[in-house]
Amino acid sequence: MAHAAQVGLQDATSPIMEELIIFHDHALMIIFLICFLVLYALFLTLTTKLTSTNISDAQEMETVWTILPAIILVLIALPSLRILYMTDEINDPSFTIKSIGHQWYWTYEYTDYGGLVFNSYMLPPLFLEPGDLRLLDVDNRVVLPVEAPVRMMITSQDVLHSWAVPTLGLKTDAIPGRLNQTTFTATRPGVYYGQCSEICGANHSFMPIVLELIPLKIFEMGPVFTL
Ligand SMILES: [Cu+2]
Repeated sequence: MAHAAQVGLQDATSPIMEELIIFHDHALMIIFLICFLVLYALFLTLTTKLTSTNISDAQEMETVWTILPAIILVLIALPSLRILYMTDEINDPSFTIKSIGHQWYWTYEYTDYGGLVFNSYMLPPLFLEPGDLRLLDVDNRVVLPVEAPVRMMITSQDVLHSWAVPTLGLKTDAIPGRLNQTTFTATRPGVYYGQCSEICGANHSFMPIVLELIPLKIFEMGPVFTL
């Protein structure tokens, strides 16, 4: 999870998030270059006498400053599209979990495990125990294995919600009447937090998502769900 006053993104827990962090740094690098160029031009404009009457046009310069931004845009667009198509790829998933957004909690269906269905509510502040995270911990966590491709089916039963877990690079809208699909392969075990990311009503801030990712061996041992 993110910590107080964090700068930058959370550590990646999936290959897609690693790609997104690398792309973020790439885009930031280009932004820095442009900012310094503009600041330099600004500085020159303010400190130079702009009284040259000899220059009436500058065809070459105009050609360069038209084509250069176009090349920079392509350098951003191509890696961005690459990751966009990678996130859309469904690689023969081992598990399918359905997540249904409600006002204001999530329901999870383990369709591969005899139709196990449970609700996941935020722990109310009065029920918190030492070590619990306020507004982030839930009563029933989603337990899933690491290093296995998982498919999430995401939908909603009332209004728009969005199922998001930043450390996995996931954010999929939960839309009533529509079944959205996303996939991830977690690379390390742990407890990961997310929140509804679509303004969905009064308690929008109080429907967090908690994933408990455990090794596949332990997952296969049986009912380890925190019901
Ligand atoms: Cu919501």
